Amino acid sequence: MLETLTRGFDAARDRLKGVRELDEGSVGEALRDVRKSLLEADVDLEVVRGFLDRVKERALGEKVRTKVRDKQGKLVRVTPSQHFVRVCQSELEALMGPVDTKLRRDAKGAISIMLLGLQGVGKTTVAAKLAQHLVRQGRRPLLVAGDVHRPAAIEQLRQLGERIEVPVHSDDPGVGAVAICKAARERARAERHDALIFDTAGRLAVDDALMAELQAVRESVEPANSLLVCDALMGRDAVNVAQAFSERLELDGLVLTKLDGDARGGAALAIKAVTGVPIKFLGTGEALDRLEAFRPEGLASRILGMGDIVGLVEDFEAVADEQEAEADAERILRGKFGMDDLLKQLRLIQKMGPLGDVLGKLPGFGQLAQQVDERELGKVESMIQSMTPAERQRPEMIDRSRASRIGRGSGRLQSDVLELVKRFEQMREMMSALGSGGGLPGLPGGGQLAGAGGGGFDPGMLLGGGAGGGQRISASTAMRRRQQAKRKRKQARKSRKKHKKR
Ligand SMILES: Nc1nc2c(ncn2[C@@H]2O[C@H](COP(=O)(O)OP(=O)(O)OP(=O)(O)O)[C@@H](O)[C@H]2O)c(=O)[nH]1
Ligand SMILES: [Mg+2]
Repeated sequence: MLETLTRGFDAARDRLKGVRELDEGSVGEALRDVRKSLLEADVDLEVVRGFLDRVKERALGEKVRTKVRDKQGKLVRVTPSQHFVRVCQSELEALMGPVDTKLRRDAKGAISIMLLGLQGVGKTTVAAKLAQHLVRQGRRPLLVAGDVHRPAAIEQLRQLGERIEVPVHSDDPGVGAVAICKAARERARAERHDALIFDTAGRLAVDDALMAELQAVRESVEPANSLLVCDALMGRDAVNVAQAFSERLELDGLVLTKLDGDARGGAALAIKAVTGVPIKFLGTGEALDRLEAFRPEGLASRILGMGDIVGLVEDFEAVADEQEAEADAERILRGKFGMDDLLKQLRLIQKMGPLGDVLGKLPGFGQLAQQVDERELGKVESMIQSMTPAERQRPEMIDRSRASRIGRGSGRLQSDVLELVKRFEQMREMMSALGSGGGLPGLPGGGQLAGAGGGGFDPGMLLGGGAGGGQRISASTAMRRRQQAKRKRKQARKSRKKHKKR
């Protein structure tokens, strides 16, 4: 997702590394990399120009303060390259935002949404995703099969509705979209649904017949939210389509789908700037929970290769019990960490969504995220399940004969089990080092994630080794090195103090 964009900003940052001052020359060179990747990512040319001009002006114009105070009041140095990235972050956010992702309600507090868009962009999928999203907020949605043109459309929505246990209103296509949608409105009132989602038909291109039908449906049901669905694969076309729709129908927002499939994703950057309509949701996969409320700052920092900590914390909060997580974290940081805890952490992480997505939001893990194999986690899980409670509590008791029994029980090799135990022990050691030495670098302190995520689990560690494991090892090695460096600094401080005393 968005690799092309990230590559350009990475290159720019590399170029500015070690530069003592931002001047025309160095900024110009850095922006050349950015420009190339923006164009490659299919961002609208005018938007690219405006963006580069603003970044350049601010990067050169703002006096770079080389020392600023961070949130804890500590003095930190800011390098020219960091200043440049900060300017890019804020301009990217400005380009895509501001956006209010709350769905509008009608006078009675009910939420109605009409989904529009060309054929195959993901309208029906988004309808089901939004329904699930609303169910999680405690609402009782009704889905409406308003696509009377594609014969299989009604059945598709019915099946999706069944999967998420949300009723679907449909009728004979001959009745017509307007009448079906109107009847659905009545039914929602009678059956006390407080959310109504209209799926509509798509066409291959923007044409008058499509627009007229959508306008008629809109006028008859007056949805509080009209959302245009575009897919990221459409590239610059998505921007053109959005423009055409917003000229004819009043749009409240956009849903940009299939961001998982497109490395370019330039539409995400340009669509608001060109049409004035903000993106409200992102679709990041076929599965029905792959819907994210759009946060410009989150996407901006992912584009800049810095992860999306806020998004990650939100994901985590959605699946974790706060008090339990904190109690776990404390125990883990005290070095009391068994295989059962590991299993629990693994399951939490799996609940947060595909592992690659989770890692993609961690700063510096973007690359790694593309390599982690979900199945590996399943293997670890099956091995732990074949251990006795005592072995889970004290994995150090697992000798070769126990390992081969566990291996047989889980369909793995003795050596797999021994490897897992070895890595687990390294991990436990690291965790208790963390416990005595503060939080995980790069993660916000004090938050749930810093406790349970930072203290609990580093997937890179368990998955290391084997083919293609280079990156994985390097992620955990990097962490180990940071720990070592920290210990060394501590020792150095101690010995300096001793010196002074003498
Ligand atoms: N990878 C990926 N696939 C998606 C996403 N959203 C939808 N799809 C897939 O895109 C295809 C089309 O989705 P639909 O929801 O049927 O699209 P539609 O706009 O309703 O299509 P029509 O009703 O024919 O106009 C399906 O195979 C979906 O599974 C997404 O965010 N990521
Ligand atoms: Mg459809």
